[in-house]
Amino acid sequence: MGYVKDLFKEKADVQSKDIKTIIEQNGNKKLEDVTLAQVYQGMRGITGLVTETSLLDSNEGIRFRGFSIPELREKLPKVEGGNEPLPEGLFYLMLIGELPTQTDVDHISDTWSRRSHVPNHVFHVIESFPTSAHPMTQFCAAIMALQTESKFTKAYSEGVSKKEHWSYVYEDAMTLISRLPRIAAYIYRRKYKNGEHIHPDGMQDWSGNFAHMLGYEDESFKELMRLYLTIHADHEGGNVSAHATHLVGSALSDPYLSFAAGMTGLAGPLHGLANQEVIRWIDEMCTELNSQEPSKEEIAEYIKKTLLQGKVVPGYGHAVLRKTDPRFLAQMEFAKRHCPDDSLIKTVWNIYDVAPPILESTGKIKNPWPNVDAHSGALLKHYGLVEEDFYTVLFGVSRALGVLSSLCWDRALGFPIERPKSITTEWVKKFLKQAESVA
Ligand code: AMX
Repeated sequence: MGYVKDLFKEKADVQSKDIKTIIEQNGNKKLEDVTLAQVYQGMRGITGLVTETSLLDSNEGIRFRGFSIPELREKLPKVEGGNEPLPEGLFYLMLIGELPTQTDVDHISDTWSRRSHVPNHVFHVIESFPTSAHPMTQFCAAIMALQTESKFTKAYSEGVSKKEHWSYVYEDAMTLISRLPRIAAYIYRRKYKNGEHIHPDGMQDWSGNFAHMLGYEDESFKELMRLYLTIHADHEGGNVSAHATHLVGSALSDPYLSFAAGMTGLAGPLHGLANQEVIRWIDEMCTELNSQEPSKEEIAEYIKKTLLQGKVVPGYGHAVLRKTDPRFLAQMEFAKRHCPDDSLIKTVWNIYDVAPPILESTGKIKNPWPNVDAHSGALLKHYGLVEEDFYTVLFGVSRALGVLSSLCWDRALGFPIERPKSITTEWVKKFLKQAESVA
């Protein structure tokens, strides 16, 4: 076992004991009441999951093991001469619960590089799709094809003890993360670059090598990738991709199957596909207004028109957040440093100036502020990654870090199969009648 794995086991054993004590001594404590509105409206605000890797505050935004995004950008190890955190470091932090040293991060980079070889049949699966297939469809299918490699599934069929599940899930998680950049880059080059593939460079960090395989050697694009792959990694446990991965994993489906479930959820336009939708929406606006840099007044009118058409303004709103997403602000700060004069980026900032009061004036949108997806596409476009339907795949590669480190925790803590209770509206009507007659 590598030392990171040993350390993880040590931490998980301590946490396991603590949880046992919490349940023994306080298992009957009530957290909150649940209303019928919450039950009907997407379980919003119901605390029903434990996810150790990150916690979302509706006003402050995400904290990974207690660290905010600006703190991560300051404290996580970087490449020599770089400014942005290495996602390897965030993975270590989420897994172990402590900030990594440069040695820890190098160790993870090396491990992922050594495991990154993708078996041929996975490429055959990708090749069997028409190139017109959406990149997320190809990505999900490729993850399923990688599942033949699952050590967990093999061990389970050989009757491994429940106490050892975590060890095989850990191995699968590490291998899967190692291989994702290669399959994502393969899908990209096949669909948009005439199938001219670029071999991995095992001497680079995970993000640097990913950028290289996509076709970028520009150091500032590599820095963007490091930032991008860090900030999209985790957003506590209730969002669709994290929850789906956790839920499917609770049936002891292996990490490949579980992660594929998370990715099919990420592919939805209200979740991870929103980055693609933002760019399409801005493109349509610019075409309609016949301007590459519409004025704030023109943008305001276009937002109102979108709302009147009964459509969402992509990149705005959030189920939990109630302020500007710090992931949006981190990208804004990066853009101010690297590309402040880009007209698309300036349009993103102009939308930020005018959209919130208009969204607020509807009286129903709970969060009128931008989320992570409002900014990411414009930055990618600036560097020439203009194919917006690929953006969610980048999000997915990053999300693997959060949901798979979480899955390691789920198995190490022995969490059971997830099975909440559901009811019918008929049940609700009867319940209300009974409540009325008692009153
Ligand atoms: N534009 C227009 N209407 C919006 C809106 C927006 N950006 N955000 C919310 N609304 C509407 C909802 O559709 C809902 O309308 P309804 O009552 O007619 O059904 C109403 O406002 C109340 O919704 P809410 O409680 O504020 O939001 P929610 O928790 O139901 O949904 C989200 C959250 C993100 C799905 C929603 O804000 C949205 O659709 N935003 C645009 C898509 C987007 O950017 N998604 C990415 C989110 C981040 C991520 O997961 N990557």
